[in-house]
Amino acid sequence: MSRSLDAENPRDLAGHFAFPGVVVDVERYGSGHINDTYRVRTDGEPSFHILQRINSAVFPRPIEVMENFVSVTNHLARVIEQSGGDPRRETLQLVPTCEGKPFHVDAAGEVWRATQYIRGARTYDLCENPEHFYQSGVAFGTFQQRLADYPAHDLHETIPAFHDTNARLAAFRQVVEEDPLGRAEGVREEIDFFLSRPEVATRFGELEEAGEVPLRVTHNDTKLNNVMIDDATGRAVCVIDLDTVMPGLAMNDFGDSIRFGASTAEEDEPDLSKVSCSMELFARFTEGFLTGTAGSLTPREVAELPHGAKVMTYECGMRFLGDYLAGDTYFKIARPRHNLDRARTQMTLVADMERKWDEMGEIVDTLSRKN
Ligand code: ADP
Ligand code: GN1
Ligand code: MG
Repeated sequence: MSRSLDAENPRDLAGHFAFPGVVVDVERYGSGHINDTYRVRTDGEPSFHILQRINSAVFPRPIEVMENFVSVTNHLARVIEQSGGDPRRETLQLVPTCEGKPFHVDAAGEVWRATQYIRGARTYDLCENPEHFYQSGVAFGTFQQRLADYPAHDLHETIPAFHDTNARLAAFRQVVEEDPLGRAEGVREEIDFFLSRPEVATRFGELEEAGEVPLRVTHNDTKLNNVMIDDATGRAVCVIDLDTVMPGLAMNDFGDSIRFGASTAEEDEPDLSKVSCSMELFARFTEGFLTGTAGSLTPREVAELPHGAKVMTYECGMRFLGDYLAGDTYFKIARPRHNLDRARTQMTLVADMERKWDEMGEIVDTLSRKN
C-alpha cells in the first residue's frame, strides 16, 4: 500500500514512547494486513513492546480510532479486574508517549501507538490445535460479554458500514464496471461467483432493519490471529486488534472467526485442493463462542450463526477480489495476485459451506441445546 514518506524511522519513533530502558532494536512483526506493526526491544523490564502505525488510508480518522481504543481498553481493564483477572495480560493497554499522551503523531501526520507486549503467547495464521480455536471462541464470546454494557453510542464508527455486506456488493459492482487495470477479463468466473449470490449480501441488513437481531458492541475482525494464545497453557489470553470495535452483529464476529480459523489452509493458500471448512473446527469454535457469550445471544442470533460464517466469507472474498481489481490498494500484498489467491480461498470455503449447510445447522442446534 502506498504511504506518505516517513519523516522518522520506526527506531527513532520508538524514542517518543515511555518504554522502560533504551531501545535496542525494532523489527517488523506479525502478519496483519492493515497496520504497520513492529516489535521494540529495550534494555529495561519488560524488554519487549509493540509499536504500530495506524493505516490512515484504511482509517481516515486515526485519532477517533485511538479515542475508541482508550475507552474500550479502560472499560475492559475495569471489568477484568472486577472478575479477578489480570488486566495487564488480558487486555491491550497503551504505553504512553514521553509526554504522557496515548499516541504520537509523526512529522508526516501519521498516528503511532504503543502497547504492552503480551509475553509467552502467540497468534496463529492457521489453526494447529482445535483446542486453540475453541479457546479463541471463548475469548471472542467473552469479549462481547465484557462490552455488553458499554455505551455503544460513545464509539466512533472507525470504518463506516464496515460489515454492510450489501454496500460491499455495490462497491464491488462498481469496481468491476470501472475495471481500472483491465483485470476483470481474467477473473470472470470469480466475479460471477459473488454477483450470483446477492441474497447472501442482503440477509443481515434485512434482519437488522426488521429488528430481528440486535446491534451489539462487537469486535468485527475476529480472525484467529487477533487473539493471543498462551504458549504454556494453550488458553486464549487476550483479544487484540481493537481498531474495528464498533456496534455490529454477533453473527459476524462468529462468522469471521470461522472463515479464517475453520479453514484447513491459510487464507492465501494457492492450492485450493487444500482448502475446506472443517466441521470439527466449526463445532469446536461454536462450542467456545456459545460458552463465552454465556446465554446472551437470542435464539434468532444462534440460528443465524451458520449464515454468519457464509456472509463473512462471501464478504471477505468479495473485498479481496475487489481489491485485486482496484490494483491492491487496501490489503497489504506480498506477491502479485495475492489478493486473487485470497479471494479464491474464500470462494472455495463458501462453496464448501453450501455443501455442508445442513451439517452446520445441526452442529449449532445441538450445541446450543447443551449450552
Ligand atoms: P493488523 O491490524 O495489521 O492485523 P494487529 O494489531 O493484529 O495488526 O497486529 C499484527 C500482529 O502483531 C498480531 O497478529 C500479533 O501477532 C502481533 N501483535 C499485535 N499486538 C501484540 C501485542 N500486544 N503483543 C504481542 N503481539 C502482538
Ligand atoms: C484485515 O487487520 P487484519 O489483518 O486483522 C481486515 C479484515 C479482514 C482481514 C482479512 C480493518 O484484518 O476486515 O477480514 O484483513 N481489517 C480491516 O484477513 O479491514
Ligand atoms: Mg490483526
